[in-house]
Amino acid sequence: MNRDPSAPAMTQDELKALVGRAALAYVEPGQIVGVGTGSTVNCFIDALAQAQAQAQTRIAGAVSSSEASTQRLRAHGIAVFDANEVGELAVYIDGADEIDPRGYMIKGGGAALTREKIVAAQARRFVCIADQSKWVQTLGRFPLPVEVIPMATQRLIRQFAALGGEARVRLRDGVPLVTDNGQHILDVHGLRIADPVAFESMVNDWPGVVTVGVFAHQRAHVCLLGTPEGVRTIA
Ligand code: ABF
Repeated sequence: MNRDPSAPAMTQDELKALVGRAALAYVEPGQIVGVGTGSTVNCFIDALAQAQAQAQTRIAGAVSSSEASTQRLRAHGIAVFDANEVGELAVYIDGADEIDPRGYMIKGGGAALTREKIVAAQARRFVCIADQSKWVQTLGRFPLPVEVIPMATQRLIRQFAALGGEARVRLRDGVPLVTDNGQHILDVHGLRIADPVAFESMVNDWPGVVTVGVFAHQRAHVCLLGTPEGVRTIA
């Protein structure tokens, strides 16, 4: 899609809406779709609902990666299935905090990284929808989210410090944020993740880590990148 060069620059929200709509091309009638979390995914959910309201074709429902996405899907009348009720999914649609040219991502800014990684692992194809601000050559500028068991917090903070990272407990209203899974989040500042596959495997092995927000083993197969010139499809 090419945009009129004389038109005013698109806002980040407009770019998110653009890619949210573009993701509809990867959804087929009758499917159960894996659905991620975040404001870009919310644009996809809203576009999906609008498309279904206008057409006769409808998806069978969704497997959701968070309570927030579940609520939004249900508010649109879209059925939400438990991951254990369904088999392999054809597609998983989700956003990212950073994505590189190989489809490796940092995710978890929305605190949903654990269920996102679970649903992504259940899908044949991961379609990442992101505005151009998420595109990086090397992961790590965005503070890396890590879901942790609270009793392991201080040791994990020390382990990230040994890597040059500064890990901070994510707070909400002055107290540690509690995830949908009842755990806490560390946000690790100052990392530069040159080998995302090895880094994800290493941190996954640290006792007390529930999920590290590096998505390399569950990388995106397709990235729909919102730019002022239109949607760039990177596969
Ligand atoms: C979600 O998308 C999270 O993993 C990630 O943090 C978020 C990006 O949020 P947004 O689309 O609001 O920028 O999947």
